[in-house]
Amino acid sequence: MRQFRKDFLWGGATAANQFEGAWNVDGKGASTSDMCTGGSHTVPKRITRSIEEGTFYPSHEAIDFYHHYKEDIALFAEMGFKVFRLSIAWTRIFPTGMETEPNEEGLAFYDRVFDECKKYGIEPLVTISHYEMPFALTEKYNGWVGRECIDHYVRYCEAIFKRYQGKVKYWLTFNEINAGAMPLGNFLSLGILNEGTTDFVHQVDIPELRFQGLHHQFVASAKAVKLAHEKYPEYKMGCMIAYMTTYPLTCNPDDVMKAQQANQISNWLCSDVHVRGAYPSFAERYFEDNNIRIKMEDRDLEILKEGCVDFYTFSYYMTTCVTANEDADNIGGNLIGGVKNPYLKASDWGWQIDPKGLRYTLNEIYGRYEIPLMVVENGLGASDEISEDGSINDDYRINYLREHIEEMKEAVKDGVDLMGYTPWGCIDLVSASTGEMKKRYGFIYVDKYDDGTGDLSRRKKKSFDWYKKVIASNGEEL
Ligand code: BGP
Repeated sequence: MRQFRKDFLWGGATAANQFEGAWNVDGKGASTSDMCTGGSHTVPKRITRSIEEGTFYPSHEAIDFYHHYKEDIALFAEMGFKVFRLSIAWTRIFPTGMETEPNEEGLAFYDRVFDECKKYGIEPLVTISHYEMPFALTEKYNGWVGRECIDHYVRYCEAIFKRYQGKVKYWLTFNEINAGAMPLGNFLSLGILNEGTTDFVHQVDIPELRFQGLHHQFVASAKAVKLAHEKYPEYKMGCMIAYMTTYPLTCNPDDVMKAQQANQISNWLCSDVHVRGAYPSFAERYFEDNNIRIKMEDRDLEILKEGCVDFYTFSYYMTTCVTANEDADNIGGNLIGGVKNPYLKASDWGWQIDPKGLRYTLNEIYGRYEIPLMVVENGLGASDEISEDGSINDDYRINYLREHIEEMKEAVKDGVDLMGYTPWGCIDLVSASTGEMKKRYGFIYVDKYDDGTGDLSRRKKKSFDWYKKVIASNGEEL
């Protein structure tokens, strides 16, 4: 029976804007994520237009990985990480996105980080753009709506591909690119600031602009992949999709049809462009029905064909259900809503937990593309308590991860080629959706709180030793 590969990439995942802090030092420019206030369970995250307008705890300082990277990477190495997923902040390299020469201090920071990884034999997995872009590009072009962003992004890729040759091998062009196919993606992944937009979750939405921005991201991604393939043949280029399997709530064919359509638009559309290098056939009708007219240049469709990815990565937190019955409750969710699945429990943040759905999802994706897959985000956001003796007994997190790893194993037995697994927020960091610190995912606790207090000290949770054992046994001891 098949098992996890011998060289299975066990590790953890992070993103620059959620953990680096040092948001304006060493020449860094403001990114879209720097223009978001922190939030909490009761106060939602907001988008501001000027830094003076808001309070930014904890997002601007985050967990200050910028100054703690040695300590943090040493802890990852102690757990036995083979891979560490992180993103480069575009604004450290090109502060406004429009400079012609990169910022040396920004480049040097990631040199230090990659050298530290190398010291422990940890392979970096780099997301080139993770939910942020230079805010100056938002002001000038309304984010990715402007075609100019393609060239700015490619210039940024050229700079980092060249600089980190020999240090980085695995690259992901855009984090959860399919967020742009959903209203929440407006500012989060496309940097679009439509008039009246300040509410991070319920933004003013103009679908035509979103899909225009997404098209520009597709072209930019394909150009980056092509560039890497031509100039740096050792590079492995991947896509990253927020994969949310949508089930029909019942076997009523109307529900089944609705689920298929939801999966097509939210999961497959972006995946197909990345992997097959072409828009899928169902896109045309969707665009027509929704009055979406995308402006393309003559060579765009050829460019998409020339930049197909080598491997497929995705985040997996939950599944959702849909129904044609309009009276059903809407439960909200991560990036898209849906109705409650009566067979599943939910996290304290309402994300429905579905380990078996991961096996199903892996089979779905592999069946369609047959290229190597990697789960680059998965995990349980929870509010951890420190016991009197100083320990943090996060058995709930261990159970969540164990059940998901068990299902990954089943998928491997089903024949899926799975390269690796990087649970999200391997060290506590700021939540992307709510902007709070209270929603923790880590194996490592960080003393940092939503009111900006905390001494930033690091402390191992119970899951730290558990995950170390999992890695050492290549997933046998769970
Ligand atoms: C994904 C994002 C991450 C991350 C994660 C958890 O959608 O790629 O950046 O934050 O979700 O979400 P949250 O932080 O909202 O709990």
